[in-house]
Amino acid sequence: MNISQEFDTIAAISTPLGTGGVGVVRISGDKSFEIAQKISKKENLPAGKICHGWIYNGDKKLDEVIILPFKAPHSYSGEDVIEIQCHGGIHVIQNILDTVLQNGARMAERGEFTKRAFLNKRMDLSQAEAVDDLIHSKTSDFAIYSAKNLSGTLAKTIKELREEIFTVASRIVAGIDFPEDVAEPEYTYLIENFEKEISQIDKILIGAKSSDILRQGIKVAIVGRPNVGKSSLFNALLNINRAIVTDIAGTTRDVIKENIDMGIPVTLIDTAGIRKDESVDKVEEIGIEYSKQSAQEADLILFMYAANEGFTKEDKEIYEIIKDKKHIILANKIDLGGNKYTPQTIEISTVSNKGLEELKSEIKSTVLDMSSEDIEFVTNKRQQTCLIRCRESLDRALKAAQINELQDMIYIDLKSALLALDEITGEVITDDILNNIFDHFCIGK
Ligand SMILES: Nc1nc2c(ncn2[C@@H]2O[C@H](COP(=O)(O)OP(=O)(O)O)[C@@H](O)[C@H]2O)c(=O)[nH]1
Ligand SMILES: [Mg+2]
Repeated sequence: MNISQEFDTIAAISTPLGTGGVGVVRISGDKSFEIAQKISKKENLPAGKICHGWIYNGDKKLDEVIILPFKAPHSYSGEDVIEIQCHGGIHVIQNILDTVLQNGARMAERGEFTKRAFLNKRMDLSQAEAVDDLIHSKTSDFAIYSAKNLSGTLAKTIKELREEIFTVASRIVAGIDFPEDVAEPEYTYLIENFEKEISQIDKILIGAKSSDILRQGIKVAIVGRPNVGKSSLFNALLNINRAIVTDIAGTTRDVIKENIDMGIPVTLIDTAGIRKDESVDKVEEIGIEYSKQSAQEADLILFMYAANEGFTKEDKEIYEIIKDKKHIILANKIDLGGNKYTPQTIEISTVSNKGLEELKSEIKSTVLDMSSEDIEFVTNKRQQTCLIRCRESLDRALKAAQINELQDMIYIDLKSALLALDEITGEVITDDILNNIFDHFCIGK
């Protein structure tokens, strides 16, 4: 592995910079214990024991703290690690960090604790990436998927796949190197194996597009003519009164956005009602223009009409504008009567909350084009690219085996397939790729 390892002692604040009950300063490296003992004026910090005390800068007391000492390799980074839990005020934590730095630690770079954990083989690269996913997950579902990868589910699957390809490759090599003693493997055996491995990759990649949506989220705009209940739905989905609701048409004049967790991260957009008439004043006109834009930008449109008034001519005109985009039709105010415009129309009422749960699951299945229960893994772009490369190599090997190609040639494709998998786990990786991954992390992780 071509990785330059540095083993100086690093430190950073690992909790968000803000006011909170507790703040954590983390130190990792050979000098961690020495520094912690000095600034806590303690002779000894027994590993694995919770220590209570004070942190000092010279004779000044900075804060009353709890110190958690971990001895290598039994720590997050695999090195000697000290975690200082202090009170969660910005300046208290900063004072402690400054003192740690004055006593011989260097400020950690982004993701450096996790990078060391990877370099010290505490986790593979897919697990390290899962740490970042876990921290940045926008929904509780995605956090659960990330935790699964952190626990090594993806890593294990990749390892098993690697083992299978490796076994086949070894048998080919044995046949090539010792033609007198070892028979080269049957082509039917090769074909069977390659087909199986390709379908295993396809299984992982099935969730690839959905992974991106689960990670990044989608924009959903509520569109319709004034007064059909768009802002009411917006509030009902958010569970707060964010948008102003009145029975006067044209109340919502600008575009309001909020993020919500619908299993996928959703940026919900309430738009001003689209309408054409003389009563439209300047401000509202701008709002209507914004709504058309938001409708264009949205990944999904909730097109709403008032069930009790039927699908009017005006509704139809607006519907024409959005109908080519991915959309769901909503018949609101169903509590006042009315029918569905199309069989797929969802009947809702923001007054009785009827249909809201159905709407949420419909949003999810419309954008994921599969049930989220079917997604076994989340993967990121880097992992997907490696998997696709591995699949392409296996596919070439399969085609070669089908025409009884020389096994030396097949072996070359298997080697590139293995290499692609090794990049996922980080078994083979360059400094550049590694830095690129950890540069996205936050400081202190
Ligand atoms: N009966 C009934 N009234 C509703 C429903 N949803 C909204 N409204 C009423 O319709 C009016 C317009 O609602 P609003 O959300 O401001 O519509 P917008 O102009 O499309 O944003 C308000 O008086 C709401 O209370 C519903 O499901 N049932
Ligand atoms: Mg409104």
